[in-house]
Amino acid sequence: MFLETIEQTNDIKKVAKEDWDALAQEIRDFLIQTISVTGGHLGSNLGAVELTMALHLALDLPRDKIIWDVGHQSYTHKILTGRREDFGSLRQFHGISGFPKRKESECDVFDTGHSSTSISAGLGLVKARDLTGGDNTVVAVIGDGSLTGGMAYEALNNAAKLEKNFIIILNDNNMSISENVGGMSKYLNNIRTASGYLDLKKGIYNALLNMKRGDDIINRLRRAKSSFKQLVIPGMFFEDMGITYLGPVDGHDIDTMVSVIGDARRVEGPVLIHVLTQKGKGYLPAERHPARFHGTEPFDIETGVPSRPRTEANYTDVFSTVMCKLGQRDEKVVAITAAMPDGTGLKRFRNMYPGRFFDVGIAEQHAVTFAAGLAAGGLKPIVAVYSSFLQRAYDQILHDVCIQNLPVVFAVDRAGLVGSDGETHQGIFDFTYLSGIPNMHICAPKNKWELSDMMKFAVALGAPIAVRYPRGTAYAGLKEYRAPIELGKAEWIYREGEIALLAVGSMVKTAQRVRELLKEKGHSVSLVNARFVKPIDEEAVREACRGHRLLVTMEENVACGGYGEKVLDCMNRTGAKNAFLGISIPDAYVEHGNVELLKAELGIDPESVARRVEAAL
Ligand SMILES: Cc1ncc(C[n+]2csc(CCOP(=O)(O)OP(=O)(O)O)c2C)c(N)n1
Repeated sequence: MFLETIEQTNDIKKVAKEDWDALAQEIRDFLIQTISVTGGHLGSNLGAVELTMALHLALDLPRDKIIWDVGHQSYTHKILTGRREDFGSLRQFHGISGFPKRKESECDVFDTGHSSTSISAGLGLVKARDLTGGDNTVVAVIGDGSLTGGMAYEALNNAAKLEKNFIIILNDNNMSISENVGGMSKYLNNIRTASGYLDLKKGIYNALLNMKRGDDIINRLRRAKSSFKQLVIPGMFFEDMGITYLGPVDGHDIDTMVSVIGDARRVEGPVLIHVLTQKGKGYLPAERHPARFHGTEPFDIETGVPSRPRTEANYTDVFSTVMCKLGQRDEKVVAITAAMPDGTGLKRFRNMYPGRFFDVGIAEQHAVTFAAGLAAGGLKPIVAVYSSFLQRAYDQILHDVCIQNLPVVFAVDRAGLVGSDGETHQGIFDFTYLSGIPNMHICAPKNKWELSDMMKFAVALGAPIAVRYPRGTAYAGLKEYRAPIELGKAEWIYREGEIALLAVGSMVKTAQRVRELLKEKGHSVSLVNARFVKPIDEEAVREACRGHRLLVTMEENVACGGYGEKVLDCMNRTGAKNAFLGISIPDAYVEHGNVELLKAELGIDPESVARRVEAAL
């Protein structure tokens, strides 16, 4: 067993070269075994085993720095930096994170989670190194999917001016979560598939290198504008920008990669190594179904089938169904995703209406402005996006959609606590960042039927609107409460006295339980389904003030800028003297872990809320 000999950083260097492949196999077996129990990002990690080993063999960590784009592929890096024994707790509360975390190891130099940030962060580390007189190597590892994000190009553009060494590794597995899309993907694919032709290029290149004055010819070729240089130098796109291109390299050949990384360290200026890998490598179900094994729940290793198959529909399924209906009803309805056709549930819409479906790559900012353009052109765009990823399109929402009051619908999935992906992925800020924008409307359904109704309402509204719903099983309670959706109108579910619970979206279900607990203690409790966070139903707030001692707002969003503040503001403006309790997420980032556990920890589960309400009385 070679894996057992790896207890700390750089232990890999004690493994003999002839045993590298055996170690890679052990790491793969370990990853499959562990992730089958904990769940996690399997495919990307299986594809990056050799690449990570080569980096650890060629570099000197922690002196040298590796920034992992998205960071979901950093498991082997964690194993090689003394964290193997912690893997039983992967993505669990207080356990190790599924992403790089500076607080976890000095070898994690930059926290990631959202894509396309690694080149910018790496460039910052390079500049910091140069200004402080350091001479370590900085490497940004970015996938071809993440290279569809605009920030990566902003960073490449900026990096091209560098005169000192900076290594960018393009881990190209020809996949994002689903098939990768767009012009760059096509370009990379052409390089990938032209391997015979590339051998010829390499041959010419090497022959020139070995010739007297060959270097000179290569440099002149690089500067030449002729198409002849295309024949000799691969990776022209990067070369033309001023970034030295090395590759393509077989990303499962450790020896070659170690030597190419060594070459790259000697380049003055930015250098990109194009590494070809296979997503899911070494585990047949993951090779065959890369999208499903991108991020997986626990599964049976033998069959690849989830250990706990889903029996109930989740909110994404409900959204998926209503999208197909909306598409059928109205030809102007179009759908946009930023590289998440599976995760957002848009795949069925894509299959039914391929001409009205757009996967724009991991490009949320572009997705939003593109949608604004579609709306300005008379269509009815629906942008389906996860709450945390929409954060980066703030200005596009404000500047391109809302100032012009364009009818773009945002279907904001994974809103609220998401669990094991942790602080970068919790969808707990959308009420805050959306509600300050004039012309924006925000609503959240209490159950699966209301999500359908709200989507239909949203498309008919003719103005910017976000419908936000959580990850996981769609609530199937309160079916009989299905009053038509009216703009800015809340729904009274139970009318009693003493305590009024005003709950938003997912918290209506929690509030139902809170109400039961309080009634067991002899309290009289009303329940209002807020439905809208912008505009809030001020009449409902005033009515609640009239008949109750205590108003309790409940939301799965941070307090700052959330629903509770709006209710409180309304109370203040009307001079209400009722007691008030705001139940929300505290002003902090929420780590990874089981959602129920996190809720209890944050004091927003039914038992904690009931206790807090009694204390407030
Ligand atoms: C801003 C943002 N949008 C969406 C995602 C969700 N996401 C995580 S990984 C991924 C695909 C990344 O593809 P690639 O960089 O090629 O890495 P691979 O998984 O193929 O190794 C996506 C879309 C994200 N992390 N960040």
